[in-house]
Amino acid sequence: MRPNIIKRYKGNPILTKEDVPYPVETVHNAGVIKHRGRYIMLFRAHRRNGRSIIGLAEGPDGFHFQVRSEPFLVPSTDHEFMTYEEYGVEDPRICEIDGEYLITYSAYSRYGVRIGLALTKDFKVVKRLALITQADCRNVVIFPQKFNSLYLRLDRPHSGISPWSIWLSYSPDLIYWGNSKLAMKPLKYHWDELKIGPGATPFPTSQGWLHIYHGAFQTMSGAIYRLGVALHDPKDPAKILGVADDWILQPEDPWEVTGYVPNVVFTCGAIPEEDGTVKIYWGGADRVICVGTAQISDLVDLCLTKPRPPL
Ligand code: BMA
Repeated sequence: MRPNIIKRYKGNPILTKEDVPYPVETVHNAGVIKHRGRYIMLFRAHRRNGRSIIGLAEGPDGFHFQVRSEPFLVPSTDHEFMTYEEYGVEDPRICEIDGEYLITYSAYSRYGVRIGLALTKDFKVVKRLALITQADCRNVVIFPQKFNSLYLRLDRPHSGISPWSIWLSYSPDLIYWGNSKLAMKPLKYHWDELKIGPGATPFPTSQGWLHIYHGAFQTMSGAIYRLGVALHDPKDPAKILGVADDWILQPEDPWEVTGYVPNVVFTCGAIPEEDGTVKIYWGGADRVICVGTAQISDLVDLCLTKPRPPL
């Protein structure tokens, strides 16, 4: 039997609601980054009213985390943002660029779901910069580098007339985004046929930008969320060099199969390490946080040797 390309950490799940010093019913979907030699994790958590906040946990090695006593980001009370965050803030992604950390998160309200952008230098003080999409859009990840002096992000707009796909947009200043292009769409009768969306912040490899995304497949008992991988051109990420035909992770452990929402593995963060591995973080069944490691070269090979068409 071929081994899984992602090796699950034996101590999974690495974070549960029991680890949180304030009342929450879930911890999941976490953006993770290294900051001053420590691993910082921003995770989504449901409060008992069913709405989400973002908590912070940190630790020394990427496997053991301690949750800070107070949440990191809760729905804003600032006039500019509060209207669009009244139902909660979800699924944070972190991008380090120019020594600062950009955080993109989903902002929910009666008007739909938009993406908020916040900035921190130290994970103590956080400042919201802007809401950077209209409704309805989720799962925005920003590349940690500019291309031709422009910031670049992967978007996932919702559509009534085409399957939910991954787009790209550019910005000179992080606030105004445009020149959007379709990058990748779900493939018919494939594990990701229902919808796909950006997952972890892309990271550079010797052969291009690696992006771990999520895809869903509809079954008679609900959707199954799995993870896949795509390789983008190093200089022009609008070009996709290969999307792996096979998924790289599917719900298998009991806490991935059963939970708040069954059969979900969903990523918001991955950390490439100097030894050629990457730590990938995922929410299990929208209730707990798990981690696994993969060889970066295996992921790149999968994109190049066994691809499916991006479009
Ligand atoms: C998506 C988002 C994610 C969640 C996933 C599975 O639409 O809500 O936060 O993990 O569904 O429930």
